Amino acid sequence: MNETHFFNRRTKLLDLMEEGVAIVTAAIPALRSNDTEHPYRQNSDFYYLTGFDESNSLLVLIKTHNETKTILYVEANDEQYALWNGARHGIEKAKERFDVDDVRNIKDFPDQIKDLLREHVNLYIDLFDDSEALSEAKLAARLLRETRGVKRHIRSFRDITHLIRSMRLVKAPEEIETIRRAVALTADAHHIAMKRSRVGMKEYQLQAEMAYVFVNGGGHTEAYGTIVAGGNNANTLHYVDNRDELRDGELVLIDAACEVELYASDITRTFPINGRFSEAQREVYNAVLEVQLRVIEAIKPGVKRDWLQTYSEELLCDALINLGVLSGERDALMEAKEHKKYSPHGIGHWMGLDVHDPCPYVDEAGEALAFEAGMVMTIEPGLYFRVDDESVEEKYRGIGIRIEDDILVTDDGCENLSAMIAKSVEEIEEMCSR
Ligand SMILES: [Mn+2]
Repeated sequence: MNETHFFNRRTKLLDLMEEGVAIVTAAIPALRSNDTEHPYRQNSDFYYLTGFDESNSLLVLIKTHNETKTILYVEANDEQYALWNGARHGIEKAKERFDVDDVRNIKDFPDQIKDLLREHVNLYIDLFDDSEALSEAKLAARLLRETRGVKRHIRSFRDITHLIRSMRLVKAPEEIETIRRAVALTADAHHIAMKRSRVGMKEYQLQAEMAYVFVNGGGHTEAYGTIVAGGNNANTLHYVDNRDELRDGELVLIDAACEVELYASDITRTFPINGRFSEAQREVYNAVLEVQLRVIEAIKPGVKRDWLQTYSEELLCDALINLGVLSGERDALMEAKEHKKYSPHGIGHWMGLDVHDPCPYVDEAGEALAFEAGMVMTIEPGLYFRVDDESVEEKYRGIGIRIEDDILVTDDGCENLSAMIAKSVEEIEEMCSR
C-alpha cells in the first residue's frame, strides 16, 4: 500500500464531509503493567487515512465552501527518545512521506486548534475518543463560542467514524491483496497445527507452533487472541486460556489468524487431535461443513446480510434435526430459538483492518445492507454440545465444532480467500497424517 492510496482515501472522506473540521487521532499507547506497555497498535480509522503507525499524532481535515486543507501533526524527532526507542519520522521525514498540505509539530496543536476551528460550525470527531487532543479541541470550541466578535462557531459535534467505516466496508484491491497475504500465513499456521498435533501436548504448544509461523513469516502478530480449545473447551466460545492437555479421541478447535500491515484474517478449523475423526465427530463435522458450504454458495451481490443470517439458522436447525438433537418442525423450533442453545453466535462479521470490522450492517434507513463486490465477511457456523448437556446423545457430548473462512464478495458471486486451508474430513485427515 502506498501514499497514493491513503491520499485518495482522505480526498474521498473530504468529499463525504459537509463543511467543517475533522480530527482523527492516533491510538493511545496501552499500559501493560508498571512502566511497560502493550505492543502498540494504531487506531484503524487513523491508519486507514494515513498508513502512519506512530503514536501521538493526529490528522486534521478542513473543508470550506471553496477549499480543503489536510494537516498531519506528528511528534518531532527527539534524540533522547530515539536513544531509547528508536527514531520517529519527525517533521521533515513526514513531510517527504505524506502528501498532505502541512506537517506540524504535535506540541503546537493545543496552541493552533483554536485558529483551525475559527468560523467553522461542524466538528467531526470520534464522539467516544477521550484523548487529550480532543479535550483541547472541545475546550477551544467552547472558548470560541464565548468570544464576542466570532461570527460562526462550532454548533455540532459530528461522528467521523461512521463516514470512515462506511468507506472501509468495500475493500479496495490493495486492501484485498494485504488480506490475502495475512490469509496465506494463516493457512500455513493451521496446516502446521494439524501436522504437529499429538496426544498429550498442551494447547499452548499448538498456539506456539502457529505463532512461530506468523513471526517467522515477517514478524506479524496475531489478529486476535488465539483460541486453541481441546475437547469440551471448544464449547466455551472465547476460550483463550489454552493451558489444557490435548487428549486422545477428542477434537481441537483452533480459531487463530494473523494480521499483516494491520489487516486481519480470521480462520477456524476443528480437527481430531490424534488425526482420525470418530464416527460421531465426523457426523457433526460434516453437518457443520454442509451448512458452511451452502451459506458461502449463497453469497453474491444483492443478497442481504440479515437474510443470510436467517438462512444459516435454518440450515443449522435442519442439521440439529438430522442429528437427532432437536425434534419437531423446523419453523416452530426456530420460533422458540431452540437451535440457539447449540449455536448461539452469528454466522459471520465484516473483516478488514479490524478482525470484527466496525463497518455498518444497515443502511441510513436502518435496512440490512446488501452485499456488494469488495466486501469481506467471515462465514463461521458452529455446533456446540457441552459435555454435561444431557439433552444430546452421549456420543455427541463434549463435541464443539466451528468452521470459519474469509469470504470476498465478487461481481458475480464470491471467493473464499481461505479455500486453500484443509477443510473436508479427507483433507484434514490427510494433513494430520503428514
Ligand atoms: Mn470470526
